[in-house]
Amino acid sequence: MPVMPAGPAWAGVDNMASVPGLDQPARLLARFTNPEIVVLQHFLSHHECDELVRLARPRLAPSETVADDEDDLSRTSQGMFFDPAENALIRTIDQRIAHCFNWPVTHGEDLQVLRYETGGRYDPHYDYFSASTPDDISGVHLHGQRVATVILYLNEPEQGGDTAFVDRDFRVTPTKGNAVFFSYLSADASSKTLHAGLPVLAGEKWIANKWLRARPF
Ligand SMILES: O=C(O)CCC(=O)C(=O)O
Repeated sequence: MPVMPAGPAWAGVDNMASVPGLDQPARLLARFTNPEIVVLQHFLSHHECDELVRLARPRLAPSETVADDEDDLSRTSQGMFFDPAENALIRTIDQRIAHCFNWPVTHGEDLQVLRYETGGRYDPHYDYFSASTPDDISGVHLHGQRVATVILYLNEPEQGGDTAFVDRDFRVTPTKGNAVFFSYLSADASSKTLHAGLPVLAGEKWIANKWLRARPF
């Protein structure tokens, strides 16, 4: 029986040469530890980014936050979720994420696509569930806690829209095809994964999110 790694973690430069479905190797742009943050270039081809936007656009609805509060204005974007393995592109991206971050496809939530219009933002937050509501508690009980996030950048806003890691004083500028991965094995502030989508100052920002769970989703 295969042994599960302790948690999702970047699989390293050697694995980038054999990323499923990519013509050119993804390239490491930046890496931090504590928390582990990895920024990769060419994680998606431009064609894959365009396809995700094309397929997502007609299915967008106003986003909720992890707190699931309909009146919450801390996140101003529209989003949608692809069904698991809904088409060949989603299957390929899911396999690529599993390959690059050493975590089984079965443990990933459905891929989400988000669009921020000019002025859109997501205030500083953590991605793990605080287990403060009955829904959170039963979700964590069923699927395990979230343990890592992969954000895929599908376009480039004209201005603004960086992803800011507050505890590291580090920002990722959205660049089409790039990915940022970060993990948080403790579901509390010691994970140092407080992050935000800074306001989009001009143009639109499109991203895809993949949250990885401790157990099958
Ligand atoms: O928009 C971003 O750059 C960050 C998005 C994010 O943190 C989220 O959707 O949880």
